[in-house]
Amino acid sequence: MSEKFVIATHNANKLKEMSDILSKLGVSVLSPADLGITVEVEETGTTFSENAMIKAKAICAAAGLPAIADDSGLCVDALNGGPGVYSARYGGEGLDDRGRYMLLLNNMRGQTTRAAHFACAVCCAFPSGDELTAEGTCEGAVAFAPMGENGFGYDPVFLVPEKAKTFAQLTAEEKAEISHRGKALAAFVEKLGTYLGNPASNI
Ligand code: ITT
Repeated sequence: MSEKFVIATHNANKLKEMSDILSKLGVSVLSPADLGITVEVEETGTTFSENAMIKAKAICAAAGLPAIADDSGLCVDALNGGPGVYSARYGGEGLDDRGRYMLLLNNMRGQTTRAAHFACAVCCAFPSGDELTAEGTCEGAVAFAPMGENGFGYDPVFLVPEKAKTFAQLTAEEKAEISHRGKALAAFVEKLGTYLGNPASNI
């Protein structure tokens, strides 16, 4: 695909995962920094796809190029689906990734129901006003203690049963094969191929 897409994220770890997965699928990407774009977007939506679309539209407008955004988070059954869309803001502004996953472990102390899933919505906004959306999830469980050094965010405390490892114990390639983001981006690229073949009838 010769058309360039901007990745609408300020999260460097997400940017790397998205760029690696999309380039392998044949999509050429730029970062907001490559274009000198520093727009801050307020995530006022209540769903992953609403927030992803808000981010994609804002960066598309600033760049004048199609923009791909990801909104994602960890949804824990015992916390009624939380932190969910608030995953990046869990515990307030003072916390870093480690602070957030330690807070999660603390809030899960004594809890035997550990089921959780990661969810990801990928949205692309085009300068024409067209939009494409795709979603992916990955089922797992909240670990009892952090394990592994790879990845970012809640990866050290997200156990994938079929691997008997946390996301942070997987390589980037192993994670991308099964992750919420890997699945959402694969579904997105399939829709994108159809859309670019025949824009009017496929959204
Ligand atoms: P942008 O909005 O700029 O893209 P963000 O980090 O604020 O960056 P989100 O609002 O989508 O992005 O929040 C997603 C949060 O969910 C992220 O900060 C992590 O805490 C968590 N998260 C999402 N995907 C993850 C993954 O693959 N591994 C670990 N944690 C993840």
